[in-house]
Amino acid sequence: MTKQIEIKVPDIGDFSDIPVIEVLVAVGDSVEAEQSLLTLESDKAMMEVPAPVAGVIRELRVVVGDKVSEDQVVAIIEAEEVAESQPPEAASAPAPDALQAPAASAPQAAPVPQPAAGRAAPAPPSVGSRQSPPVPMGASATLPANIPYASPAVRRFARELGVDLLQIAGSGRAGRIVHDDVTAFVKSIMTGAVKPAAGGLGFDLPPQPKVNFARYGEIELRPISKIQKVSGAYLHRNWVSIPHVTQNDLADITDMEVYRKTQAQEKGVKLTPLVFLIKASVAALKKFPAFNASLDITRENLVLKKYFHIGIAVDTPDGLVVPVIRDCDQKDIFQLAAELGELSQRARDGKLKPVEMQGGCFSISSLGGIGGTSFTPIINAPEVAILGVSRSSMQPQWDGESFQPRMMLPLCLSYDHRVIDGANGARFTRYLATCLEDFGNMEL
Ligand code: CAO
Repeated sequence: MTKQIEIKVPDIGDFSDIPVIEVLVAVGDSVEAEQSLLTLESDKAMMEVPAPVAGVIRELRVVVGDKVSEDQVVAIIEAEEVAESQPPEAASAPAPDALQAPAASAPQAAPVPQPAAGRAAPAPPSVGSRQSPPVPMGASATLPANIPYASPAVRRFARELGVDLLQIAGSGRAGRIVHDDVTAFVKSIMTGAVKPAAGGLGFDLPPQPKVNFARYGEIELRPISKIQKVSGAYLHRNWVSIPHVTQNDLADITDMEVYRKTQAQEKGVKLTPLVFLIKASVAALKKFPAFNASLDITRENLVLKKYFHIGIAVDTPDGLVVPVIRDCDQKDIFQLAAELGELSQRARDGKLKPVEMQGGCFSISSLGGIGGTSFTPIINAPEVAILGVSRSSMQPQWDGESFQPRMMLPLCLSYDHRVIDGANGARFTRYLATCLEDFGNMEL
């Protein structure tokens, strides 16, 4: 016997009016119990509403863009089998964790239930039983910039096909990877339009030595943070898969520093060299558009960006995150300083939203407040260049007649040599330095 059951939005905590961002089934589709039907997304998290039982979708009462709240009926399912004694209860389920931003900062795909070897598979949920909580997606407030943004269903789909979501540019809102992006990607591999990224990159290296450090003295084990674990994997990928070249230069910021300090004092605001570097980077990106670009998925085209969103590496207690300041060409140094202060504080408090770490064109990693004379920043793919900044220092500069004490700022530009050749790397860095030296010519 079959029975029609209302599928309701389960307990989603204190949230209401949550946008539906994906409808994963159509009327007439046969679905399995626990199969995802809808994806909902708030500012804080993403979750899916699964089918409570196996059956056929008879009615869908929402479309993408609708906003839903707890207990709202979103679909009607005709269950395959229903025990007669059970009432046709609505299939919503209490889900205390739903739509809560998880405490952890690293993304985790929703777990896929796997029957353990040798054990009986779990019994399917009964009709109307309160066993179908939505599946929250783990990534939330502090999702690092380069973590693929996709719903659990899309992650599952990609996993089934063995697709690395990092290789896919999302076409959904805010760069979200949707089901069709995965399909198109697989198609492009199958037709030979794209070469699959080599998992091992052809390295034939001996394994790391296994050392018992305790043999040599006292030790302590400290787990690395989730941000470090996740961002480490992407830093590693970027380091080994992008041919980096780092161009070093020095900018004479003696005059700029006088102006900066006067302005900071007059206006009573924190104004660091970083905001001048953001403005100089925008000027250089405008002059050298190949730096404000990404390779497309076929690696045959450059996607040239007409906007100027700059990512800033921020050191937090849990690891490195890269919030993005948007439209830096349209903001003055004081607006940039205010936004930088606010974003970096929220980054340190672990309160950044994923969307605030996406869409960057070019990144700046400033270690100038800490020290150092030079370093090699790792490109934040799919960007093609990143500016590293070390500490400025007073150095003797020859003016043709004598040495003059000048405040010199070390710049370290890493660029993707597949996209940018060495001469342009040097030109870009020199131009950026000139913008700081002749800061009066920049729109501050
Ligand atoms: N040379 C000399 N002094 C510098 C400087 C430079 N290049 N850059 C900054 N300073 C000074 C600032 O003026 C400030 O001094 P005052 O307090 O006297 O004004 C001081 O150093 C501290 O600056 P800050 O770090 O608070 O501010 P910022 O705008 O320079 O940087 C932020 C902000 C968020 C980028 C920075 O705090 C940060 O997190 N940096 C680390 C980035 C990082 O980890 N990169 C590595 C990534 S790769 O692994």
